[in-house]
Amino acid sequence: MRQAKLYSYSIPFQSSLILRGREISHRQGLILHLEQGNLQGWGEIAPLVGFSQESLEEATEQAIDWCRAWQTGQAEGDLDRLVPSVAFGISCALAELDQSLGLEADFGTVPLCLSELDFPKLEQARLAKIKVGLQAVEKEGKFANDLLNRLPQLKLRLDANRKWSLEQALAFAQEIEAHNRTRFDFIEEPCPSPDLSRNFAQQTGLPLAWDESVREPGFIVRAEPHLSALVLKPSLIGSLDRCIHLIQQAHQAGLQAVISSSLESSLGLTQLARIAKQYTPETLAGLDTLNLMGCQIIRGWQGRGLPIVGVDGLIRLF
Ligand code: OSB
Ligand code: MG
Repeated sequence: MRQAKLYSYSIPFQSSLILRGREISHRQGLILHLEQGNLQGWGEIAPLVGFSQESLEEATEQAIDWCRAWQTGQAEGDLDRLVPSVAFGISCALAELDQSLGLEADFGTVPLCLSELDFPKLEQARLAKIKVGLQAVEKEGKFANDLLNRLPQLKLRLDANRKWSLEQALAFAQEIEAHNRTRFDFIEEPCPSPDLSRNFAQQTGLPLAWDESVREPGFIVRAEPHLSALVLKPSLIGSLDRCIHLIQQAHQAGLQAVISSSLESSLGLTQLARIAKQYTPETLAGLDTLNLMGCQIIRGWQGRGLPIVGVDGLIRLF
């Protein structure tokens, strides 16, 4: 006997968040629960406004159709014919059901600084991620350089989300003293196009990571000069199999694969921490987004006191 249940959630952010120019106050998504005999699997389907191509409505429709088909044994075939958030959530639930996703999680994530309010996080960190491209480049460059001088244990990941022109990216790099240039793990997507970012890396010797680029049509995984990592956001990429394939390709090319959050609830986030533990054990994941949320869903993140909403607090859709 198979039973599939689908719920929706809406979590208020601690304070509203601006994503790709849009202000959002709540994170909304779906929770899938599969039962077969005495086995269970959970998954989260959460398209991210401004990042996912699909809307929550489209994802809901596809998820409900899939639930119906799965219950009657007619849900075979490639999950990646579905939109990425749906393929990812279903594949996680199935991987729990067939126990192919390990239970152990890597809760050691890289502290994320979205604004100056987060800077205290840097004091103890060995590796931290800072969003840049938000203020004057010279100021951000000086800040990064001063920080590296002041905190000798710290290495940095920066994420510009393609906001710098080549000139601005070069102006940022100008502010970084030569002895600090080896202390960047990578800079994610400095410029509007991969070619401009490559040009920046070539001129400065600073290491790059692809995030947005990984999800562009025609992207192929390959080693290239100054490329250090691929940042992988499974909810935006698709099934677990597709993500694992990308991780393997990255590793074969000598690149780090960094599992990264798309602002999933604690349910999806703890699964991403398990995926990181199992498939990218050498690399710290980018999952420091739970503190944006007002509550957790179904499962808690280790060591966080935030209240956990159980199924009873969710709205059942199927
Ligand atoms: O640009 O990497 C991004 C979260 C939601 C949407 C986009 C991004 C992010 C993150 C996640 O930065 C945190 C991380 O990767 O460390
Ligand atoms: Mg990024």
